[in-house]
Amino acid sequence: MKKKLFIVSNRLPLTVEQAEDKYICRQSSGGLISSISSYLQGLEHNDYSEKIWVGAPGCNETIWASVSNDLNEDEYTYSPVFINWKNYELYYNGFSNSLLWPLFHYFPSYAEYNETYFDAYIEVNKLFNVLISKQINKDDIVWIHDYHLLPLAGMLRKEFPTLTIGFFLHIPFPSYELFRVIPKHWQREILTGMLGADLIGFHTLDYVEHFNECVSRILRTEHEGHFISWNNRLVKTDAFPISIDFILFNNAYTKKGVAEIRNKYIDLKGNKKLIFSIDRLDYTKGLSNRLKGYEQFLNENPEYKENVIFALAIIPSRDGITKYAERKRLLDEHIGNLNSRLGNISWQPVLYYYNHLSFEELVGLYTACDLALITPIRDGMNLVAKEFVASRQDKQGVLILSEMAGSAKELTEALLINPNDASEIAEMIKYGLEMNSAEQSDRLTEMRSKVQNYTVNMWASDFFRQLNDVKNEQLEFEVKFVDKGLRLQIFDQYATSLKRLFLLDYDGSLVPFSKHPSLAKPSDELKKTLATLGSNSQNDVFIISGRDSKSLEEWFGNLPINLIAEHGAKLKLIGREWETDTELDTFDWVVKAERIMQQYLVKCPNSFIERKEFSIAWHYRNSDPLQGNTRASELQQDLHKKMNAHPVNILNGHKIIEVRNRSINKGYVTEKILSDNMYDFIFSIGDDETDEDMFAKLARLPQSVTIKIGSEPSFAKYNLHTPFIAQEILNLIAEHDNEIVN
Ligand code: GDG
Repeated sequence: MKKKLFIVSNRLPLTVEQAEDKYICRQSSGGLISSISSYLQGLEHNDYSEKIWVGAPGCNETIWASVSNDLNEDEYTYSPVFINWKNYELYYNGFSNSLLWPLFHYFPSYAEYNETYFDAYIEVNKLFNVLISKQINKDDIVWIHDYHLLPLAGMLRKEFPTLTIGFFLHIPFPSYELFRVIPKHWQREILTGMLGADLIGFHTLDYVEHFNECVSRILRTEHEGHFISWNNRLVKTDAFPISIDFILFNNAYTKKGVAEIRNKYIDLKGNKKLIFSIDRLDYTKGLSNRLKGYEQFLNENPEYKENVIFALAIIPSRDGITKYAERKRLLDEHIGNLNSRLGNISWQPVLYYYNHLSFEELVGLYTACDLALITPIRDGMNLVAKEFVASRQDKQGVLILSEMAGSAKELTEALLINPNDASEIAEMIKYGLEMNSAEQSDRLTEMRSKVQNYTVNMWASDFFRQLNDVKNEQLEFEVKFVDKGLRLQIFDQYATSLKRLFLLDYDGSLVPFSKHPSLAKPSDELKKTLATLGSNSQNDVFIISGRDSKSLEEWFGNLPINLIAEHGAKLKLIGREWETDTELDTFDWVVKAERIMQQYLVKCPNSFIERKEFSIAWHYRNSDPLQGNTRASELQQDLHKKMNAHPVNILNGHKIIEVRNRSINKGYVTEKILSDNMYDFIFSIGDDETDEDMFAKLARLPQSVTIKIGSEPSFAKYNLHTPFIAQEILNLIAEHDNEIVN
């Protein structure tokens, strides 16, 4: 059955306007809309059963009813979310644009922390959730866009666990240091909401890393490369640098309407040079610094006075927010001052235009200008830069681009500037205006081929391909969780068998982790269960642990069970003394490994060393996750380098780096136990890498029930969420034994 595709964004891609006595709709402009519309138009009609764009229409139900009949819904249908005016204000102008926007663009002093904004933000996301839930089937595809809808994927996931959900953020994701300034419950709501998606896309790898770091430090969830395991689901994060419709802009050069406008501007400028820029009115776009740089250029190069024009197009935006209205006033003043100070009756240094431009007008200006001046203080990507490049079929013209724009990562042949450095802007304007035609052509050729090789269609196709891949990956690694039915099956298998083996890892498998190993003591209930199981002559019960023999002896020494300490280095059978393989040596290398580990105690506060007879371990469970992970991988490398002459293995366990004798592992000891007996039921649980040797030995035995605690892929046949459930299964078996005895 064909699936429906839902595109979800704050606003529908149209604007409803009053024209005399009636309302009309026109296509809106903006980065997100340009990109998605272009991709959807390129899709085959039969790719999906339906394409639905969900978003706020920007008008009430009555007005919508009056315009909706005239809508062109050939490409996609519109599904409007009606939000009452007050809530929309708090959600859009409030939380989205007075908190998230400034903060994510590194303007923390502009951020307004207001709980009412946050409540409305969640409320509005819930409205989106309700509307989508009414129309969606459980296996449909949803693509959510941008910072207005960060919690939505999480909400949808709760109701529809199998949905395919992609999320794309069009603005930067800030570093942890900035993100952490918002209240903790907002942080969690945002991150867990985003993690409801299967694939989370950002413009650049920097933003991906920032997000992954926030997840790891705030949610204490590790990521393996691009993958995060969250609520037993694999979530992928990656960079998808958004692009434009290259052909549209490239081909526009020769279109009649565009050529006419270009010629109009070329005539208008005469022998003067023309600088052009276009932005939404936004403090992130660096307008004031741009003007300062331009003014400095004119002052330092007076020969350019009357010989250059700066056409500055500003698109009205978010004027309901004080910071934006203020900005407009300041900008008007700034331009007025500059023109009156430097200009004269026959020459205005800045031609200022405050309104929307038609496509023809836009490309006419892109192709008539000598230099495009794009200087945002921060910008997720910046499509204007790419559009300028694609429009220049003539390979002439110069691009000055802020290194703080995501697009600077790709358009490295632009003249890259720091937008806060007016002197650098001035210097580059001069360099750009005097650049010879060959250099212009060389730079543009390189940049054009980059934009042409990754168009908006490729961007979206790449996103959908990876979304599909991550779904497959999820299936492949789908953890085989032990459900109720399976528990009964295990129980039946046990009850009908004659000779049984239990191989039970301790930490993380029978008991959860504690701050310090000495605190993870077994409960009386666990000891009772083990005692019951061990008393049955048909059962051989082994605790098979990385712990030292002393702790195991203290906790389990008086129970009728066998103990294996230090991953197999020491063995104590019921009623016997501890045995050790006499060939195991440790002395030399343990001292050396400890010396190396000690350096990391200082580098990683709250880490500690555990010295055992045949191994030594560095624990970082209590340390800051980022610091812990970084230091752990450094220590691991360090140990590999310095210990390679010794007969040791270096293991990466659960928040632990351990060095132990190479001839010890849980697999060898498992093999030894199996060779001495014929078991028709084997039950084994473990939680980390050291248990994989044991699981691998048991993998091919049909009578084995191997269970990994946790959701990672494993040699074990099944998975369980927590040690508590493992204990429950053991209790169930023990109860059966008790009933038989009584
Ligand atoms: C956000 C992120 C990211 C604008 N005015 C007119 C007009 N536009 C078109 C431009 C361009 C788009 O709008 C602006 O895109 P930007 O990327 O420059 O900036 P934002 O609107 O802030 O977009 C940004 C983007 O999302 C995509 O992910 O790159 O970083 O902030 O396409 O051409 N087009 C026409 N007339 C106008 O008056 N024809």
